[in-house]
Amino acid sequence: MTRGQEALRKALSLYFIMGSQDGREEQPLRTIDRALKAGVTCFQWREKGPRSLKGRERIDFAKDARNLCQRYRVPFFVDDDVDLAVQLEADGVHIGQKDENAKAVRRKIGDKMWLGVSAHSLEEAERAREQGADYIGVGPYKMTQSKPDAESVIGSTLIRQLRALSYPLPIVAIGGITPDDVPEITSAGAAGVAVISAISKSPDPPSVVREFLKELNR
Ligand code: 3NM
Repeated sequence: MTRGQEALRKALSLYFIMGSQDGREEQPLRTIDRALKAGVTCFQWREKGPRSLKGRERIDFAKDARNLCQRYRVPFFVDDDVDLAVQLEADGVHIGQKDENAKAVRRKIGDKMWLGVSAHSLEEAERAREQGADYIGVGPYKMTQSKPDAESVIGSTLIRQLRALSYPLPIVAIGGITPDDVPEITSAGAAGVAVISAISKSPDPPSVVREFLKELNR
């Protein structure tokens, strides 16, 4: 996989995120498989919360998710766990404001792995860029059930502000996003959308993926 800027921008279009705790199916890996097959352009494994896996099971799940991504040639990102991302030779790692400092993470992962950072203000976006982020995640766009400690809803305001300031990094919107939201988000200047529940909790994940792709390719 080439890890250039253009490849990243394309990958950020429909960025699917989930861990074993998300989804409706008995087998979360099957949900990931079906979403990849239907055409998500990037995947982030995010194992979080009281129902998440621990220890050996957690690592095995991550490896299986990575192998699926490799099979479909879709970039595989790890949320938060930088050491595991390095160990699994992930395509990238995503960190929040409460995780390790982006500069330290960049030192650890070198230039061969992409680095994404969550940002909720102009200051955080600018700091992420200075510290070596390749893209930023901006949210929450709408109310989300998937992140109990989410900040207040900001819609597309910050995306528009950053674009007005010619902010150079690609931006992916996150938080409560459904296919109907795509036109507003892309017209604000985002490279794409990051989605957990709209896909993982759907009774028919592939059809939601196709709805997203239809809106994104308009
Ligand atoms: N980060 P859903 S919102 C992981 O605002 C995450 O930074 C957010 O899940 C942020 O698509 C969020 O189910 C949850 O709302 C997104």
